[in-house]
Parts: sequence; C-alpha cells; structure tokens
Amino acid sequence: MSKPSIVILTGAGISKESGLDTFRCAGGLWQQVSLEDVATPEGFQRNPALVHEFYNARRAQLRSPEIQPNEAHRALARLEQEFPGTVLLVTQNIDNLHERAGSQSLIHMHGELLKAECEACGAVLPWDGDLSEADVCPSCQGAGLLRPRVVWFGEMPLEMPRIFHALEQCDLFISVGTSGNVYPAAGFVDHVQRCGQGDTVELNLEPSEGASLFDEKRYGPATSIVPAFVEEILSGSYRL
Ligand code: BJW
Repeated sequence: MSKPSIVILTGAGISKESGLDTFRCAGGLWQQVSLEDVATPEGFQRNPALVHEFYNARRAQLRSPEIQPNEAHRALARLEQEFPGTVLLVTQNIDNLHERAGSQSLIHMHGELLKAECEACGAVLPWDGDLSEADVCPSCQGAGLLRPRVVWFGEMPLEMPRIFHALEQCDLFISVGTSGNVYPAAGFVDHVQRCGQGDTVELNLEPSEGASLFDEKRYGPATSIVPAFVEEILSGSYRL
C-alpha cells in the first residue's frame, strides 16, 4: 500500500496572528490600497514607484523582529516532520513564515516577497531590501526592469501542474486561513472532489466562500485550530 499523502493550502489568515494583515478582512490590505493599482501588471506599468513603495513597506515589516512564525506555522512544520506519509504545503502567502517555522516541502504559488524578478532576462534573485526603478539586474545589467517576484491578477500562479497532480493524488486536503475569493486556489477543493479521492477539511476563522464544498470544517483562530487538528492527525484520532 502506498503512503498516505496530505496537501495543505494556506492563506493570509495563518499569518494574521503573527502580525501581518490579511487582504479582505476589515481593515485589511485591500481597504488600505487599491488592488488594481498594486496587484496587477497594468498597475505596475502605470506607476511602478507606487507598487515598489507598497512591497518595500511589506518587506520592511516582514524583516522586523516582531514578525515571527506562530503556533499554526509550527504545527504544519511538525506535521511534515512527523507524519508517516507525504505532506505538501502550498501557500498563497508571500511571507517566509512557513520556512522560518521549519516547513521544507513548500510551494509559494503567489511568489515570495523576499525575491525580485528581472522582466528582461527572467532571473529570480534573493532581495530583502528596498526595490526601485533605479535598480540594475545583477544578472543582465538591465536597469529599471526588476519587479517583485509575486503573482498579480491575470498572471499564472507558480508550479500549477505539480499542485494539481498532488491534489489528484492526495488522501487529505486541508485549507487554512483563506477566504476562497481568488482562483485557482479557491478551486482546489472542487478539484479534489471531482478529480481526486481525498477528504477535504476547512480550518478558518469563519466559513469561506467555498465552505459548503468541504467534508469537514473547524472554525476559530489558526493558532488554536491548526495545532489541535495536527495533533488529531498525528495521534490517529483523525483517520486518513
Ligand atoms: C483567519 C484568521 C485567523 C483571518 N485564523 N483564519 C472570474 C471567475 C473566476 C476567476 C477569475 C475571474 N476573473 C478573474 C479571475 C482570475 C483571478 C481571480 O481569482 N479573481 C477573483 C478576484 C475573481 N485570478 C488570477 O488572476 C490568478 N491567476 C489566474 O487565474 O491565472 C489563470 C489560471 C487559470 C487556471 C489555472 C491556473 C491559472 C492570479 C491571482 C493572483 C493573486 N495575487 C494576490 C497578491 C499576491 C501578492 C501580494 O501578496 O501582494 O494574492 S491577491 C491576494 O489574494 C493574495 C492572496 O494570496 C490572495 C488570496 O487571499 P487570502 O489568502 O484568501 O486572504 P483573504 O484576506 O482573502 O482571506 C483571509 C482569510 O483568513 C479570511 O477567510 C479570514 O476569515 C481568515 N482569517 N484571521 C484563521 N486568526
């Protein structure tokens, strides 16, 4: 018999208790700035300085010592280490809190805040300081062509074939801290139901857009419900 496999999707809600804003909650990022201005390729073309300012501020916040992984990030890292099968963590988040908590089997489907990408040569570069139109690509020496390595509306999220394959093979799909507003991630639960055989579980503060599609749901703050559910899996009280 093959080893059981788990795919976990995370969204902004898992990092909320670490001090990072979500997008669509009251006071969230999309109430502070217009998503058309800062999260579309057209917005970047219109006003690159504004987009750099938005991501520079988030990069500076992520570097600050107050922002640390929380119990939910740590519980998912523990699951990867102790589960006697495979665990793939797919995050929509561009922060680095999962890797800082110890997760290794990780896909950042919407990119990474601490990376830049050159629009001329395609190089992907570690970048933990500010980014501006004056920066020169260290790979091709092109100027003014570096952008944050993030996936904006209308762009293709990263590693989709690998993610869909894992969803089709998995025995359990867990969705954590995401509102289910943004596709293709919002469609993963439906994909598992139609093309896979896994059970589906939603862990969130409140029911998401797609809540009715999940086999099982637990609601509460991620730092409580994620460690509790991981404990259920590892102790065998949640049967896979
Ligand atoms: C807690 C909590 C606590 C709070 N504990 N929980 C019409 C129909 C269908 C699709 C489309 C359509 N028109 C356009 C599209 C496609 C479009 C799309 O989905 N648009 C919708 C708005 C309709 N999608 C795209 O363009 C994507 N690309 C694409 O589709 O390519 C084609 C394709 C086709 C087929 C297969 C594959 C590809 C690209 C989407 C890029 C999204 N980019 C952003 C910005 C990234 C960079 C950045 O961070 O700045 O990604 S937008 C933003 O939303 C960010 C997030 O990753 C993403 C999802 O947000 P998330 O994580 O769900 O956050 P929130 O705030 O929405 O929810 C937080 C949740 O946490 C809430 O539920 C809270 O309750 C909960 N919570 N505190 C637990 N303590």
